[in-house]
Amino acid sequence: MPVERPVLYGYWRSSAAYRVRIALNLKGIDAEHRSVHLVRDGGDQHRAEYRELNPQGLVPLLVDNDGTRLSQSLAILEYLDETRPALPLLPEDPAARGRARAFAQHIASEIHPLDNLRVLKYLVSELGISDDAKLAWYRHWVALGLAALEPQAAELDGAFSLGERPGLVEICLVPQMYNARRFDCDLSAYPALTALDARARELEAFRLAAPEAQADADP
Ligand SMILES: N[C@@H](CCC(=O)N[C@@H](CS)C(=O)NCC(=O)O)C(=O)O
Repeated sequence: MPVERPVLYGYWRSSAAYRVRIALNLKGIDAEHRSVHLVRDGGDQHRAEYRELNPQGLVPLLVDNDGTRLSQSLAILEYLDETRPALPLLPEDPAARGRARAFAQHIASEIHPLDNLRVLKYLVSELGISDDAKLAWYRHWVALGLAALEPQAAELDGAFSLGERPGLVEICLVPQMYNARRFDCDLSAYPALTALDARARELEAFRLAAPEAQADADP
C-alpha cells in the first residue's frame, strides 16, 4: 500500500537500523520512524502483526512511498542509493565500490550476526553459558572483525571513504563501534577505525541517527 513518506521500522539500539537511519539522513530523505521494541514482553519482532510485514522477524524494515517493502539493511542501503542517486553512498570506481562493499559485508555478515540479540539469548538460555562467557564470546568476534578492517581504515589516512564525504563504509562502521563500546570491547588496537568513527560521528547525519537521539531510546 502506498504511504506518504518512507517508513522505517527500527529500534534505537539496533545497529542494523542505525545504518539505515544514517543513510536516510545523509541523503536527506524524510522518513517516519516506527519502533519495534526488541526486548519488551519478549520482543515485538515476534508478534504476528510485525511478522506479517517482515517474516524475517528482524529490524530494520523499510516501506517506501510506493509500498515497496524491504528487509536487510545492506539491501535497503543499495535500494536507497539506486532509487535516490543524488549523494551516492558508494564510490564510482568499480574496484573502490567492491572494497567499500567488502568492508560493509565484513561487519554485516562476519561480525554482527555472531553477536546479534537472538544469538546471545540462545547462548545463555539454551546452552546455559554464563554472562562472563557471553561477554567473552562477544568481544572475541568484535576483536577478530575489527582487526581485519583496521588496515583498510588506515589507508584512508584521515579522509572519509568517499574523500570529503562518508559513505557505506562509515554507515556500517559507526553502529558497529557503538556496539563495541556498549559491550566495553578494548578498541586500543584499532586507532584508524576509532578515528574514522569519531570523525563521522561529528557530522549531523550521524548525530541525528545515534541511538540516544531516537524517540524510543530508554531514558
Ligand atoms: N542482517 C540483518 C540483521 C538484522 C538484525 O539482526 N537485526 C537485529 C537488531 S540489530 C534484530 O532485529 N534482532 C532481533 C532478534 O535478535 O530477535 C540486517 O542487516 O538487516
